[in-house]
Amino acid sequence: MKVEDTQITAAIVKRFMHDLLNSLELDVAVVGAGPSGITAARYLAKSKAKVAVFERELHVGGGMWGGGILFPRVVIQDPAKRILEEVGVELQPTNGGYYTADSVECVSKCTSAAIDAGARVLVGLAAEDVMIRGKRRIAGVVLNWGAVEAARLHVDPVGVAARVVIDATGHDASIARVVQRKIPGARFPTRTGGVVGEQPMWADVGEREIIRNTREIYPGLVVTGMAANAVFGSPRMGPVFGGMLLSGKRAAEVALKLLRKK
Ligand code: 48H
Repeated sequence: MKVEDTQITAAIVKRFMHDLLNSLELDVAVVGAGPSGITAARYLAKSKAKVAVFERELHVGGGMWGGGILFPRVVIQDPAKRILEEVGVELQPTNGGYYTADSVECVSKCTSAAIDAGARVLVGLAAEDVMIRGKRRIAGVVLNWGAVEAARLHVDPVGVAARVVIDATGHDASIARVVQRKIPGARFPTRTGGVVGEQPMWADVGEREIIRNTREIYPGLVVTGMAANAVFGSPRMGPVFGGMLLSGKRAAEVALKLLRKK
């Protein structure tokens, strides 16, 4: 069958425009497609929330691909085991109640399961700002192409409405930092009232505190993953990923509760 080049162009443009137009009014916008964001999106989609993940890079997975020091294996602890088992990741027991997993398998299967559950994952799109409405409630995210951001082009972004925004941007906690910087008088429930900043490595404490840190920090804004520990000033934990998965699941629960309240 003969296909004209322009037909291919039209197919790409139509399909992507359709998907983007269908993502303009969301229940939840997740910023960042690392392990916490992808896990949050899967549980939200499973609960029938309309959810999209916006990722600035062209690939999903954030810091999970590389495992520890580029050995692509991750360690997870028992409570997080089920989250990976649900998506069919093979786990091998190791010392102290820990398990190892192939990080490539983790990223692929977690992402695939999130998409199968109904989450839309849009790559190459960076959130550079938030939208606010009413009495300073977060009402969505402001997006631009990751390539525009990387090239530092002066191009105005566009807005996507969401009833809840989840900051899953990892170590940078970039959405929380935008809110702190741009909304006068914004105060977070942290010891300083703002982003405290991540502390040096202490895996046990970092993994324990991340669940408590996964919460709404400003009306309509939930933090998860490393962003949650950065906001609340908890330690990093190296290549232990159970906390990221559990935090993603917790973020979905927090967001669903907020959706029910509104
Ligand atoms: C769109 C954005 C933006 C933006 C960033 O870093 P991640 O993997 O985040 P988590 O929290 O799910 O997982 C953290 C884990 O990977 C890790 O780094 C650990 C456990 N470290 C411990 C240690 O001791 O170092 O993913 C965040 C994603 C990335 O893909 C970014 O590209 C993306 O968010 N992102 N996407 N708009 N403004 N900012």
